[in-house]
Amino acid sequence: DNTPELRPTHPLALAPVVAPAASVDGFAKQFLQNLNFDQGVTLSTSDVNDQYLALAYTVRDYLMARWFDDRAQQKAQQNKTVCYLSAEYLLGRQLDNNLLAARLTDIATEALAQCGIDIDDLRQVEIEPGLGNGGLGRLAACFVDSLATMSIPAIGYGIRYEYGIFRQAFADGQQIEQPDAWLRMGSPWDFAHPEAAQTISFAGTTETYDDEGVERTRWVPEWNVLAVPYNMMVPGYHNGRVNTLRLWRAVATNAFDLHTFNSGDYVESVRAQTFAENISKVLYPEDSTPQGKELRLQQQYFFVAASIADFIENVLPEDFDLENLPERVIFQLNDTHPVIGVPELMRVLVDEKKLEWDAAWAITQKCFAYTCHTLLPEALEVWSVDLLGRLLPRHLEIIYRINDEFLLEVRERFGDDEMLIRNMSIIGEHPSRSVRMAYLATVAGSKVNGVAELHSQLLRDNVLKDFATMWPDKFTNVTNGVTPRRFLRLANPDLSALITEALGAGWTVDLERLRGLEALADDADFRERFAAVKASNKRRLSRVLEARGETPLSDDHLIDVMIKRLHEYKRQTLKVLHIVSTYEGIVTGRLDVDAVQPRTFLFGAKAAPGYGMAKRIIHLINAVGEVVSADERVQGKLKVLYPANYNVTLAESIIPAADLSEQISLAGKEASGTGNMKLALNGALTIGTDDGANVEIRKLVGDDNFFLFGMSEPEVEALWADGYRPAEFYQRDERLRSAIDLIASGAFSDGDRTVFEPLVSNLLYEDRFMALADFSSYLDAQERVDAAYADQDGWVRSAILNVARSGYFSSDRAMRDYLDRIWHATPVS
Ligand code: GFP
Repeated sequence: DNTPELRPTHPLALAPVVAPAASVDGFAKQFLQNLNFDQGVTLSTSDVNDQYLALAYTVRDYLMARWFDDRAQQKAQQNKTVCYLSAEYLLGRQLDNNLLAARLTDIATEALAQCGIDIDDLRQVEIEPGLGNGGLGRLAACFVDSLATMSIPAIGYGIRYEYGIFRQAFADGQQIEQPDAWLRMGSPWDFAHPEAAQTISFAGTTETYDDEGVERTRWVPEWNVLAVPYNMMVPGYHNGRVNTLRLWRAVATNAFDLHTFNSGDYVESVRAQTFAENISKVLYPEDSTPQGKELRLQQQYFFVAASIADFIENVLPEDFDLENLPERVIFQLNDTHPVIGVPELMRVLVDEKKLEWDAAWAITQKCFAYTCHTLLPEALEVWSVDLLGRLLPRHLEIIYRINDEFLLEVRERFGDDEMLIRNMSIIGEHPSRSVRMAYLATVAGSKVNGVAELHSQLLRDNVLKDFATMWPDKFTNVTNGVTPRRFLRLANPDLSALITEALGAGWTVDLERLRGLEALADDADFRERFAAVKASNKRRLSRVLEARGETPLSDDHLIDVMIKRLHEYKRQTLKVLHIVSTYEGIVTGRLDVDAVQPRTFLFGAKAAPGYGMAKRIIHLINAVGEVVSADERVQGKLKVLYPANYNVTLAESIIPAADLSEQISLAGKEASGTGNMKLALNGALTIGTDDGANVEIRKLVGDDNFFLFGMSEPEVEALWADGYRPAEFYQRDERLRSAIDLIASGAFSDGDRTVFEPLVSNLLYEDRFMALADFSSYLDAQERVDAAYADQDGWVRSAILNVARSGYFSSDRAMRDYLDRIWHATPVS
C-alpha cells in the first residue's frame, strides 16, 4: 500500500485547543454561534430554552480546553487518581456553578444583556439533575467539587439515570410521585462517548479450563449490555482545573431485531433494548419485588464493572503493570452500593489478567476503601445468595473464597469461636443465605470510615465491633463537609459579599478564615448589616415560594426549617408534635401568646415511594398546616409551609433565609447530616440532639449558640435496655397528651379519627425512634428558642458566631482528611 499516511499539516490542526476570548465580545460571539449552529435558530427566533442551551454550550466551550489538558496531564504525570464510586450524585443546577468556577459570571451576564437577554430568565430554565436521594448523593457532589478545586486527579463514576429522584406533588396533602424527566429539554452539560462503551456481562455459568498447564476459571455469561459513558466536566473554583464525572448509561448490544419487526411484532422487536435500558432507567427502582431487587443489583454491577474497566483501559497507560495498581488508584466505595466492585476487580485480575490469587487480593485490598453512611441495621445492604449467584455466578464464587480465607484468619486470631465466626462471616445465614455487603467492604477495604466522630465511634463500638477489634487501624473517621462555593458563595450572594468585604476573598477556598468574623459579632454595625442580609434572603425565599404557587412568607417571622429526607429516625413527627402543641397551647390559652414568637415552620422532604409511614407523616404535616393556616386565632403567629418537590435548587433558597435549623434525630441514628452544616454556615442556629455531626457543630459554635435537647446516645441505649414504654411519657406530660389527643380526635382530618390512627398508635405503642421520650426536653428547648429570638441583637450575634465557627465543615477540609488518612493522593502540579 503506497498511500502516504495522512498527517495534520494545517496550522490550526496543529495548534492546541484554546478557549474563546474571555471578554464580553468573545462570549457574545460564541453564544450567538452556538445559538445558530447548535440550536439551529437565530436570536430573534430563539426561545428561552434555546438561549439557555446555547449559554450552557458556551460555558462548556470555555472549560473544554482545560479539560483536555487536565486529562492529558493526569495520564502523563501518572499521579494517583481518586475514583469515587457512587450510585448517587445529587448535583443541583450546573450553570451558575460553572460560571462561577470559570470566572465568567459577569462576562456572561453582560454579553447576554447586550443580546437583550436577562440571564436570570435562563437560570430558571435549567432542570437540576436529581441523580440522588439525599445526603449521600449530595455529599458525592460536594466531594467532586472540592477535589477539582484542590487539583486532585479524580474521577466520579456513577449512573446516568434517565429518571432521577421522582418529582413530588401533593394531592389532598398526600404525596404523589411523578417521573423526573430531567433530560427532556436537552442535556447540555454532558457528552456521550459511545466509542468508549464497555460491554458488561451478566448471568450464565463458570467453568474451569486448562491454561497451559494451569487450571483457571472463567465466566461464561449469558447476556451483555453496553455501558456508554457520558462525561460531565467538573471545574475547580478559580484554579483552571477541570475534572470528570463519568456516568454510565445502559444500551442494548443488539437493540433492534429487524426480522421480528418485519413480521409485525413491533413490541418484541425492541424487547432487548427495553430490557437493557431498564438498567439505567431510574434511580432506586422500587425493590419490594424480586424484579426490583434484581434490577438494583444489575445497576450496581453495571456501573462498577464499567468504571473499573474504564480506569484500567483508558486512564492507565498501555502495558501498565497491574501489580502497581495501588500506586495509581484508590476506589472509594460510597456506601455499599459499589461493593460488588471488590469481587469484580478480583475477577479481572485473576481470570483476565491471570495474576495469582494472593497477589490479586493484596492489590485489591489496597485499592479499595469504604465509607459507611448509616447506623440503621436495616440499611446495611445484603444480597441473597440465590440472586447474586444467578446474576453474577463468578462473583459469588470469589466472595466465597474471600470469606473462607477471611474466616481462617479469624480462627487463627480468635480460636474456634463459632458464634464469632457466624457473626463476622460475609455470608449471613439468617433469615436466609445472603451476602453482607458492608462486611465484604470492611474485609476488603484498606480503610473504613464513618462520616462524623460519633458515627465512626459507634461503628467501632457496635455495628462493626468485631472487625474493629481485629483491625483497629483500619477504622477511621472523616467528618462530612459541604462545598462553600455552592452553599455559601452562590446560594447566599449577599452574605458572601459582606464576608468578602470584611475578610477579603480567600475564604471561598479556605473556609477557616471565617473565624475572622468572630470579632465582628460584637460590632453593632456589622450585626445590623448581617441582619439586613438575612431579611433580604427571607424576601428572596418568599418570592421563590410565590413563583412556585406557594404561600409567601410573613414579615418578621422566625423561619424554622426542617429540610431532609422524610424518615422516622429523623423525627419529623416530633416537629409536628411541637407545632400541634404550640397551636393547641395558644388556642386554649395555656400558653402566654406574647412569649411565643411568630414562626413559620418550613418543611422540605420526600418520602420513599414504598415507605407508608413516612407518607402518613407527610399527610399529617400538610393537614396540620392547613388547619393552622386557616385558624384565625393563630393568624400572624403560626404558619406551616411545605413546598412540594424539595430539591437542591429549593434548598439553595431556603438555607440562606433560615433562622432555626431542626436537627432532631434520635441520638445514635443520624450518621452525620450535612444540611445541619449548610444551615449553620448560613447563620441559622441549630436546635438539635447530640447526634451525628451536631455534636461537632455544637462543640465548635459553643453551647450558647446552639439549643441542645434530648437523650444522649448512651441514655437512649439505657432506656431501650430498660424497656421503653412510650405511653408512659404520654401519661406523664400534659402538653404531649393534649397534642396527641388533638391529632387522634380528628381535628386535622375533618373529624375522621381513622386517618391518623396508625400514626398515633405507632407513637403510643412502638415509637421506635423515641419521639415521645424526647418531647418534653424538645419543648423546653423550643421555649429557650423563643426567649432567645425575642432578643434580636443577641440572636444575630449567635448567628454570626455560627457562620464564623463553621469553617471546619467545608468539604475541602473533608477532602484533606480523606487524602491524609485514606487516599494518600497528591495534587497535580
Ligand atoms: C446519609 C446519612 C446522613 C449523612 C449522609 C452523607 O444521608 O447522616 O450525612 O448520608 O454521609 F443518613 P441520606 O442519604 O440518608 O440522606
